[in-house]
Amino acid sequence: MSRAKFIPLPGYAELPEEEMKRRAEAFYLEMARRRTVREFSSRPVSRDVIENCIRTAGTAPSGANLQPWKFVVVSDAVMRKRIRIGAEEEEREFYSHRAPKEWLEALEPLGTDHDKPFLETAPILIAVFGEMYGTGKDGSKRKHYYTVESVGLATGLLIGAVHQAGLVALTHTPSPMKFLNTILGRPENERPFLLLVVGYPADGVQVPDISRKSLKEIAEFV
Ligand code: IYR
Repeated sequence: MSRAKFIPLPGYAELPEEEMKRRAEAFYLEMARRRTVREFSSRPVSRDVIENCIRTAGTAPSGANLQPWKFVVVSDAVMRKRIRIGAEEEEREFYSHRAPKEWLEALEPLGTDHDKPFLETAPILIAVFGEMYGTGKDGSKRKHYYTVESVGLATGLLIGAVHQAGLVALTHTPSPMKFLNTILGRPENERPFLLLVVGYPADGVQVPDISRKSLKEIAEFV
């Protein structure tokens, strides 16, 4: 017998087509304004805002609805300094040895290097982890499905929520990221996915002059 239980779709109300078009365009224009920022103000951000952004992330679809994510919000300055030291150690290796020439060339338009001052300047770092498996109360392992995809979807919503709230963010992926487990004391079933740096932009911040692909380039209608 199926153990599935169903309820009416909560809060659904069909929109008139014109309204739908307006909203789709307005949402696109809002999201198109989002830019990754690499210079942050040290101004603190409201914890309520961060909590709601993470609630939003937690609404993402996930494999078998197992919600295999964990968001560790770091505001403590000592912790942020330790994360900066850990990240810069990896990044120094990356930029000087590990990255092939082709990769470094691809990064040139972004103007990045091993120096990551934003990890200390920005008020909030959200370390996003994927739970590669779940653990029951008795310590038993539970298989998770599509963990990376699920966490990617949740992170996308998180980035959208941060933007919608009027803050800016940077998706930072020091590689490898295992040092985050050590610094943040995370269990071995949690694999770091990325570090989302969140805050207000620094005064007069500039962003790379790069563009997005057009609809034609990213979509096919068949
Ligand atoms: N993790 C490095 C390098 C880097 C890699 C990619 I792919 C980017 O889109 C940006 C940076 C860094 O954060 O500098």
